[in-house]
Amino acid sequence: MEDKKLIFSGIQPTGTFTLGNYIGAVRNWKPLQDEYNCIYCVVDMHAITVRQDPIKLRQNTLNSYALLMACGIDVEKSILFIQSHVKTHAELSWILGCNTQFGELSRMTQFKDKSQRHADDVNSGLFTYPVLMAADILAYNADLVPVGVDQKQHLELARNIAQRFNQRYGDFFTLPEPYIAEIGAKVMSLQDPTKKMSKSDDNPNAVILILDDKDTIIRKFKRAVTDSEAEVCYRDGKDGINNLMTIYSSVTGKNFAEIESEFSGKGYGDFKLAVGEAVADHLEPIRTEFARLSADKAYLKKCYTEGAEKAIRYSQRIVSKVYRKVGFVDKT
Ligand code: ATP
Ligand code: LTN
Repeated sequence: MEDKKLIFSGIQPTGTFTLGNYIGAVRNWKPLQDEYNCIYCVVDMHAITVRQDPIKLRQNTLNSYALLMACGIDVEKSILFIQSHVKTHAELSWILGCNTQFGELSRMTQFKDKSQRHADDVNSGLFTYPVLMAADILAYNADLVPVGVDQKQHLELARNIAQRFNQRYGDFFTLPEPYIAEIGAKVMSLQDPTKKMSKSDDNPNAVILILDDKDTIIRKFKRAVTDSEAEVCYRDGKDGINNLMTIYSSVTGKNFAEIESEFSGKGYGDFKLAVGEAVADHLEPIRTEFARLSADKAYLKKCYTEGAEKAIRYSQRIVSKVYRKVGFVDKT
């Protein structure tokens, strides 16, 4: 690999990507490939921190891999792989866990949220999830991590873990920086615009999936919760409209002033339809490419096998050094 900064990011195969995943994270991954060395990963080991049906998990993992390719991740430019294929992540995770405090993990808001939502299964993986995420990143000594704003706290923890390791064992890990988009870092639910749009929302109308067809997308936007003012403008308290404007802006490239003048004097009905159409048109090529790729299982297998081989080679070098640093005896 050439001497450029290294990007690492991951996405969970807990279902089809939402428009939130796309605008907040995945969409930004594509242009980064031209400027940086990029490593992207479908994090199936993270997904099992909440109960998964094994058959669906396998299908969702393969679909997520194909979807990343359909969104423009190019296996010639980047390393794209499935997390469970690369054992160094779990190995490093154990060592990092021994350098992470119980108190730090207890403060993670995602743990607090998810342990409430899955009160019948507050397993230790859910608690130590951020340690595995730190391992994903540090196994490659990544410089930058493109994520949505909800992952910022996990990233700060990864930096703290790296820093503590460096203090104990001598400078080794790069401290990773978050890379968060200015617009769309938190796309909100269409039904409750104070909550983030999430794959695991029970209300299908709250979430646009990037494989939804045009009619479905338009229908969901028509039902989006707004306010009673009938004025398309970005202002505090107009959570629903602010969210639709953010979405419209990120798929059309128009800024908020342009959007306000485009819809001045028009009702929310016109605006919602325009947002729905713009999103559907933007996503159409991804749907087509996904259909093409997922029909070619042999090609997908070749891609994820080669991706894993490259990731193993890269991370093994780093994790072997970590083993030596903590005092494990060399095997060879
Ligand atoms: P779940 O609902 O199962 O927790 P999720 O939809 O949050 O899943 P992840 O796989 O955890 O999805 O996230 C993948 C990436 O998408 C992360 O970088 C995350 O920050 C980003 N992301 C997720 N939801 C949104 C959102 N609503 N707006 C912007 N970015 C988001
Ligand atoms: N925790 C992230 C997914 C994730 C990730 C990573 C993101 C796992 N490992 C490493 C960036 C870098 C999430 O839930 N979105």
